[in-house]
Amino acid sequence: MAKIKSIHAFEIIDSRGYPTISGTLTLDNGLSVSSSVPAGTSVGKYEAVELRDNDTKRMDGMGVLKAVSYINDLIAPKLIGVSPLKQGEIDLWLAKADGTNDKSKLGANTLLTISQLMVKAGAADSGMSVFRYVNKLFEILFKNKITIERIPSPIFNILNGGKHANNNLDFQEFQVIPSSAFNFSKSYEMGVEVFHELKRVLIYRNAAISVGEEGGYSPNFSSNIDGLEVLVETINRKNIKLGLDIFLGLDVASSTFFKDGKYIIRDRPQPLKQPDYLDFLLKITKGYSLLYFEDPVAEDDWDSWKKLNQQIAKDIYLVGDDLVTTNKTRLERAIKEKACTTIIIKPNQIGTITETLEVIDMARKNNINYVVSHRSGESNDDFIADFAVGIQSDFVKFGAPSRGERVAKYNRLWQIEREELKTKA
Ligand code: 2PG
Ligand code: MG
Repeated sequence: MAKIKSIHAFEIIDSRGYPTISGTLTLDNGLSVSSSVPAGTSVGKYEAVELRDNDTKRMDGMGVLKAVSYINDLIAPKLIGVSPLKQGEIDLWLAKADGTNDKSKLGANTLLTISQLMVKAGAADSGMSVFRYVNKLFEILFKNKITIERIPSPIFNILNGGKHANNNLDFQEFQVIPSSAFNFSKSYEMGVEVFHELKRVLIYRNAAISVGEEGGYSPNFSSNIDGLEVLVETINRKNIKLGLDIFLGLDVASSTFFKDGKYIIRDRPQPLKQPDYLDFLLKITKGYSLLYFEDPVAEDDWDSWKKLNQQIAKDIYLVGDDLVTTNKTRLERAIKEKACTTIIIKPNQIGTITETLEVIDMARKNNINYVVSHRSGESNDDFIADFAVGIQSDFVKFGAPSRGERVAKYNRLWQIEREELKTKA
């Protein structure tokens, strides 16, 4: 059993051009691992806090030098000589050292760097792939075995709006989702082909083909519905059967346009109150073979969540991201109030891998589906791909099938399928 010899953290620049934390951990047997943490742009109100320097004279105030020094000067020295296999204990110690409910003292980004390094080092020390090690970790921590059978189905975000682009779409992500009957290889192929067909459709419509933060196109349209229409047209042109071979999804990220109890969208001339807005949402689900509906209503609008969950077709995944923020207390309430059927899992919303696994354990015990997600600010670290396979999430959401930091994750899934799972098409 190897022991930690050194941990060193430093700044790197993420996919949006902002600093984030990267770290390297070396074991006394010579093995060494690296990991970096992501950051969100449309951040939920209940997410754990990300520590930034807020020094406006440097890097637009977005530096993470304070977090880096917490790792190098405070945390790392205490972990020298410790086994990386003690994930549960180390994560608990990190959370206690922070001591706040929202990780605002040391920062969720600080803690997650250490937590992810520990998983990777534990895997390396055990001679296991990271996804198999995560799977074993879950079993050890929660006495519950998850059988690894498949690569989670990908959700491709091919049109970007909301806070992820400077176009006029209110909805944040317009997604295509190949049927889960296909293996990953076939799903990836479909995602790539639809992505390129969409570019041709946008060009002939004289719409912009510049891309947003997650690699999807970010044209201007006269309404959000137009975004869905363009996806339908694209899929039809490829002769793929919508509603059978491929489905549509949306991350509405509606908290960003919820003001004074009303939803402000360009599809309607006036801000919408709850009944009219819910009516609008239900029409979308019926008209566009929607399989996946993330944050259609705002993070504090519990009443709308409950009503929507009662009225929406049972085969649609009603997904809480900003609603639950990978937080046990929020998930408890969502279960009690029957607010959603599915949750997003983002380790940096809570700060440590053990706490993330705890939320997954609670979801599994309560028949809540879960979707492992990247952030809009990403590095080329593919940790999250292994993590999703290890805990067998229902879906993964890693952005468009384009741009280095997005395909790093999809390509890793492809590699796992090719080399380790060998599932048939
Ligand atoms: C989301 C995420 C990821 P961000 O809302 O689901 O797609 O966006 O990382 O900006 O919060
Ligand atoms: Mg979201």
